[in-house]
Amino acid sequence: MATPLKVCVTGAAGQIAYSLLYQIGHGDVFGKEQPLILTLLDITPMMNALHGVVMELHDCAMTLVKEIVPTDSEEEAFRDIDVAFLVGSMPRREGMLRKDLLTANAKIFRSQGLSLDKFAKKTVKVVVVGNPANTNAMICSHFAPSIPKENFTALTRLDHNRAKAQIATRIGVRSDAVKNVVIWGNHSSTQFPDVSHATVEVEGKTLPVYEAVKDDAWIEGDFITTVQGRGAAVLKARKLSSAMSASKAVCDHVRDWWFGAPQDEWVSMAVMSDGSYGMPEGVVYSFPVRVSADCKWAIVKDLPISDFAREKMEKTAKELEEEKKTALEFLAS
Ligand code: NAX
Repeated sequence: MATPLKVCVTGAAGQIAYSLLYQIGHGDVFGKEQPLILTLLDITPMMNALHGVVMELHDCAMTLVKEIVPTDSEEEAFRDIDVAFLVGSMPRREGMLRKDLLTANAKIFRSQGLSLDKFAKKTVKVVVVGNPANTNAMICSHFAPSIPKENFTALTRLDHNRAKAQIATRIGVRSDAVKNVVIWGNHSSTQFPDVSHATVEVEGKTLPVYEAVKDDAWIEGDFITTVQGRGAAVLKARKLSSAMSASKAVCDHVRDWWFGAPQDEWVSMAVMSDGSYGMPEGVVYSFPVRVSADCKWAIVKDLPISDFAREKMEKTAKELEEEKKTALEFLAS
């Protein structure tokens, strides 16, 4: 059997991790032949709850899981890891301003960046889920200079999957018939879900989504606001934020990064911007990316961008620049 992969999940006592850990342990991300060592990080007050999660993981009797290490120490959690799922973060409490949330998380992700830099393998792949995910990923990478910037990503795959599902439902096809939607920008309400390059297979024919939907006003109105506001809608209905769909999206993101995504399709990933499409460099911005089988992603270049799209892409970029400024100024103060 292969050498075990060392995988860390933070926020391991939380609700996303509760679904995610089973899927990782079951082989849904790294394959059914890949043994795993799981290190589970949470904060000290959550250690009892975390031990309950560990008991359940043992009770799942998963053959791929060779060892489980629950801990409140970043050093123990990150030592020699191959992959980090950074799910844990400070949640927004009632009355908390967005700025307070940003700065509280900036401290957490500075600390985790420094620890990854010191203890993880230099090849470690990092996906940040904890919000504000894009800016947390930027901070984490900033404080882990010995790890390549392309190894840090943030999750916008849930938004991508939501966009596919909305289009599929509208047309009455399976969601895998919809290809090449894009989420541009921030995982926040300013994100831009864009289907101007997307196609859909209907009764054996591949059509542009605009042509299949035949309702531009819906695509440029309710579709966008529904995807942007989906997290809030789930929270309102469930009184809890998205967890099942979030953990499925995390698995999709990392599995495609690990094994490569189908070459006729791109996926949305928030990655360190290189200035593509005129978006600012140095923020973690969601782009369409292709992923090859050697774990390398590349931003899809040269898609034609309408004035309608550009305005929305710039709005979400501006929010990311403001978040970056607030977080870095706070950390420097
Ligand atoms: P929970 O509040 O259920 O769990 C979070 C866990 O993180 C808790 O157990 C907490 O103790 C732990 N934690 C806090 N600080 C930590 C630290 N410094 N080190 C390690 N663990 C720490 O939240 P859950 O529903 O699991 O969501 C986790 C995060 O994902 C939240 O920030 C949430 O906003 C974010 N989401 C991001 C999504 C995305 O697409 N990027 C979608 C889903 C989700 O909303």
